[in-house]
Amino acid sequence: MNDSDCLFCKIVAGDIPSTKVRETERVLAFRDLNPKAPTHVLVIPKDHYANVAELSRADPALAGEVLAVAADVADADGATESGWRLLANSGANAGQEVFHVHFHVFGGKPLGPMLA
Ligand code: DGP
Repeated sequence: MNDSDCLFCKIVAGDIPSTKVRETERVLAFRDLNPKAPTHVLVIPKDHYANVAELSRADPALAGEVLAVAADVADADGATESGWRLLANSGANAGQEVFHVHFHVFGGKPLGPMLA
């Protein structure tokens, strides 16, 4: 499942370069182009789903795999001890800019209050 107009599908396909930090058969994790923290990684299913609701309803096992990879990424970046944040914007009003579901993994500095 792939959307030819989707930026993250192009990253999955290797048509747009990215700095990959972890990859499984169905999940990819790569560093955000404009990092907001020392650790700022995006974790995505390789198949195209627009948002968390679409992914989790269509394939709950894959949603779980994405979360497990996010935890592995935090671990590998040394963020588990210091604390890390997982964030998924859903919809333009929430700040979603790329409509291929992605989870931001933030860590490596004090993250402050959630909605500040
Ligand atoms: P969101 O606002 O939640 O949809 O986050 C989209 C993120 O995607 C944003 O933090 C910047 C990142 N991003 C946009 N284009 C690219 C790109 O071409 N490569 C990478 N690595 N990240 C990108």
